[in-house]
Amino acid sequence: MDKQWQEIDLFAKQAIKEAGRKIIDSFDEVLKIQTKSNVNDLVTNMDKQIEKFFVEKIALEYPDHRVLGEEGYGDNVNDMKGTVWIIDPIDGTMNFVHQQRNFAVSIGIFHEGEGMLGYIYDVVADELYHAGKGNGAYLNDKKLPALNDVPLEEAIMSLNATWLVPNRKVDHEIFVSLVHRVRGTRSYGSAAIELAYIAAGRLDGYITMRLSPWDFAGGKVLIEEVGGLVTDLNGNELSMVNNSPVFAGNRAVHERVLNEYLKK
Ligand code: 2AM
Ligand code: CA
Repeated sequence: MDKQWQEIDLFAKQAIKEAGRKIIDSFDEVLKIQTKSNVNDLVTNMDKQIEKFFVEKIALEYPDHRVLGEEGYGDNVNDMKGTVWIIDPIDGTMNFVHQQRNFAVSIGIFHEGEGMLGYIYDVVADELYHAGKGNGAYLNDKKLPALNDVPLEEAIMSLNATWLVPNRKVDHEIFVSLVHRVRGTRSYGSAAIELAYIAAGRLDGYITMRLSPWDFAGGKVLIEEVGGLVTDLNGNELSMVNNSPVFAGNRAVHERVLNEYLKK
């Protein structure tokens, strides 16, 4: 990474840590909770406050960068020209509200469509996952090793129970047979945390039917730096400006699930 990107990296890390402190401090206050697209799609005053914090800070330091943020305080981003910060101020808002854990700040910084920097900050665990293109991925100060190719029979897959019962998005029988095959399943309720766990080798695969770019932008940079894959359910490249089903994993699990389950 050249000097300019090292500076952006330092600035981003400091901003993320500051956001984390604001979130922790908010645990003592009463949250204002609203719903968005449906009664279970939650947003709080903190989601909004934290996104505004990033948008304002970035505008001061890097006025030519654009921000695509979940809560809409950034720019109206329809393409990936120039430098774009893709931000989810709180990923896993339901966990944030109900559990005060298992949520994360997620940021991907893209330049001309290329993922340059990626961050996922599990605030309560104080685990900052970060990666720079060509520079590897780290958990706090520890470099994450390249992902092992795990056999499907020994894989832990992350999958929400929603997709194992009849639903409008996908044939649930595919996932029933996959769940029988793998060693175990988990679901954390924050796409960013599941992607960070794949980068750290704690999970081997993650499949979900409906994510937005701010849910996966940071995780994509992280996982690619340790040799894993983040694609749609056909193995195709994800768009950074559209919603999509997402399938992430180490290479072996990705290839086998794709060929033996998803493409069948
Ligand atoms: P969020 O908490 O930032 O909304 C599990 O529900 C995961 O899917 C979370 O990471 C959540 O992110 C995301 N998610 C929930 N509803 C979503 C929606 N309507 N569109 C995109 N992502 C969603
Ligand atoms: Ca969010």
